[in-house]
Amino acid sequence: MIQEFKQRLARLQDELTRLINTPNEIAGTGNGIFDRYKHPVLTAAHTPINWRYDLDAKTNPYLMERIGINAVFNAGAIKFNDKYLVVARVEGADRKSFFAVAESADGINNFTFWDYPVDLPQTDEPDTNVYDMRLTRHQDGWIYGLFCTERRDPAAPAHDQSMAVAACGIARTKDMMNWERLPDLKTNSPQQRNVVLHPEFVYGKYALYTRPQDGFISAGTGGGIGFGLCDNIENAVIDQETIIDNKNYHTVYEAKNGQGPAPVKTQQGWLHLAHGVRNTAAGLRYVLYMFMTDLNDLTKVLYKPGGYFLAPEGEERIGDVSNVVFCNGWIADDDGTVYIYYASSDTRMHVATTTLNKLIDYVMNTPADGLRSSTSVDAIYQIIDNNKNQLQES
Ligand code: M1P
Repeated sequence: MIQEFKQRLARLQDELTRLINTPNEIAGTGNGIFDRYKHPVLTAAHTPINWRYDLDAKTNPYLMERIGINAVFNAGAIKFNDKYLVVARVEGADRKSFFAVAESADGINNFTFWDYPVDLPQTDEPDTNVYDMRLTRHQDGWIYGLFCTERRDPAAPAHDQSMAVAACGIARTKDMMNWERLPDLKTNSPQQRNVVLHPEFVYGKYALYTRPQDGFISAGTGGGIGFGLCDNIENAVIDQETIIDNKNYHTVYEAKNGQGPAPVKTQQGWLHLAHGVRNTAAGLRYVLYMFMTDLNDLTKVLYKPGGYFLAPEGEERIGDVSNVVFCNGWIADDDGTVYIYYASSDTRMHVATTTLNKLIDYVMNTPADGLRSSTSVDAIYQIIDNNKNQLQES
């Protein structure tokens, strides 16, 4: 028995080591805007063996998995002490999500979880579920993690065990290990998800991107990306939300949308990555899109390419919630490389790489959505005609 136990443990350890050490490589020619990679960077199988197995042969003679991990997705990201860190949403077989840090030396390969998941302090009203942390290195010197905290709706009748209330939880750290929990954000909206802290003070206040919503799943009268200011992050209250990027009929953000990670500052404006959702006969479809806002007026969208930036492809289309890509973490490195950490179908994490210059070019020079079929055809006519001139000149 002991022999079998040892052999099985050796196999498990070997498989995990091989998985973590599998070198990643760029997949295909790409679209010139970003490169996808062949392998996901994190999956449930990347979680440490000692999180899942009791390794004592006396209490677990069959070396059974005692704690199942279902998925690893929707990670925040930050460069910290020269390492590329993601704070992933790890979901157990019991459907409870928690946060765990994984690090890589180059942002693409060998993502390895730290020894313990994040020990997130609770408020007076304990979280039932937490997920989708956005990390912001703020001007005030703290690293903030804003996330969704979900609790059962106190107004739910006994027969309904799915009604929930989503709110924005706030935690902060200086070392990515010890987290201080602050009170949840208060706004006038019944629910909030996808709330993100802007990295700089605006008029001396904390600035936040919000996503007001009437219900837990349906955004109802809410659903656009909002913007609001608050005086004190230790007791964060936003009195007024201005919608800066609304949902829009017959677009990829028709049903709802949400800010992705904190925006990145460039000379031309703030670069934003967001997700857009539309409904289909097969359910909701989540894609990523981009826009740029004014450096002086954060509520003013300067450029917004039509359509999606990144949509689910191949195996990305399949998972617990199929046809979904979601991004709440990216890293703009000092050399201009941008690492976009996106999840597919609420199941696994991927990376796509590009550069700030490419993203700026994409956002400023991709035609905007004309909102009608004929305007899309006009844009194609224009590119064909321009290309004719190019061909004649060459
Ligand atoms: O299941 C897809 C996504 O759904 C939610 O996003 P949103 O609030 O925009 O609808 C979140 O639960 C997210 O975690 C999830 O990936």
